Amino acid sequence: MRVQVAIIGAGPSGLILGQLLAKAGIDALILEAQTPDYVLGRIRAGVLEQVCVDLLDEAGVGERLHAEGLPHQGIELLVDGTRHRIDLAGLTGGKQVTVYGQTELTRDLMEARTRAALKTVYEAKEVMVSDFDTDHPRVSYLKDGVRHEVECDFIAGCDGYHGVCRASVPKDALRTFERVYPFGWLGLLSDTPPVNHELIYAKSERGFALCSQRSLTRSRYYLQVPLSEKVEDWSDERFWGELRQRLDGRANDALVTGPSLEKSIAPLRSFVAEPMRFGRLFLAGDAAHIVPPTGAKGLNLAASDVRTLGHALIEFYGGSLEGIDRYSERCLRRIWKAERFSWWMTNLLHRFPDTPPFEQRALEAELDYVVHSLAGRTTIAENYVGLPFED
Ligand code: RFL
Ligand code: PHB
Repeated sequence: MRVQVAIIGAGPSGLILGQLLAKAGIDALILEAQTPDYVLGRIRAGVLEQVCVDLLDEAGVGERLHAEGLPHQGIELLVDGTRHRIDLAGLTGGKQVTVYGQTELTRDLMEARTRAALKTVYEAKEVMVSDFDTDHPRVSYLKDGVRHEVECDFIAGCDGYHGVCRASVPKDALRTFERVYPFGWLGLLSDTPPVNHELIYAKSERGFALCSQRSLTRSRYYLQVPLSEKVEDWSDERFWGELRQRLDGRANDALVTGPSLEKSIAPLRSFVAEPMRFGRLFLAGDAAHIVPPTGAKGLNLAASDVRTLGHALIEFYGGSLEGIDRYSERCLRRIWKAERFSWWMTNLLHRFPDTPPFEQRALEAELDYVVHSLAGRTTIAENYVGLPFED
């Protein structure tokens, strides 16, 4: 089989890229290791930047997002019992974010792909990528026990942090940067109305908590927990009890609890692999970088990578190499700013087990400064709604 672009991974980055390329008449195949239900079952991101919403419009999948997504003009920081609102819109000249679950977005993208009869192979096992240092890269995969070969012009590595694409790059061609945090987020999804109309990021003596949402009737909550915790040890009652202790009286009065639909623990990590292009293999999204979820940037970065990659490939087929040559540098400039913001928010809002007393006080002072200063609040707002593209 021959296609112009072989996309590995049907997460948000692979699916959005597939949609952008299809709109431009570029022939792409998506290979995904899992089943569609498995992909849809992963409960992940919930907050979309405006540039991400604009991109989904460009990809032709914005309809349900506009009908059902919840525009948010602010977030609340709850610091040791006191609330500080970050007026996202007021501080950024009217920009906002949209609350819309990654699951819903993925579903919209999958349906658009099916409607347009675009090629996707689910349960493609043992994917191998090769010859990407030539003009004729190749991909092969096993499906129902039969190995298939694909010739292509480009490979897009949209296969997440544990994927095969980054792992196939020679070690000496890659530089990686990493920070692993000594805690994770225990998440709970429930069919209960959100505790607040805006997200609450809470820092307390007992650790960080986040009150998020998926709709007016579905909530998503997170608790910072040590990495040694096991999800089986967290009954719903224990989760709600711990959450209450990290929130204020107002939130406790408004909190509606109920049975969990899903509960899981995600470790927190910052990671960047440079560069993001090796000949005709391009890495995008979590395959190239990970952020801790505190800044709500992971899915948004995946979207901005594939925006840059989609446009670069369209330019290539229009006769210009500029886009693909500058892909890595353009993406990394934006990625490092989001990495910095996510790392900084994580440091400010979580309790670290071994912070020396001086640093502890300095961090408390920094947070106190940031929430009381217009410049500080503007910094959070500008980064949270998403920085503009600079190219
Ligand atoms: P994905 O979503 O991991 O998709 C990669 C796909 O590749 C497949 N795959 C393979 N396919 C074929 N062959 C192989 N060898 C393969 N290996 C892997 C996988 O099965 C999968 O389907 O990466 P992508 O597309 O780059 O998307 C990235 C986002 O999913 C991720 O950044 C966000 O979910 C991060 N994130 C958040 N991002 C935000 O922007 N806002 C948020 O509010 C937010 N909250 C979160 C988050 C991530 C979380 N977790 C669990 C990590 C909250 C959490 C708890
Ligand atoms: C979520 O709703 O899953 C979510 C929202 C904001 C974050 C992280 C996760 O910063």
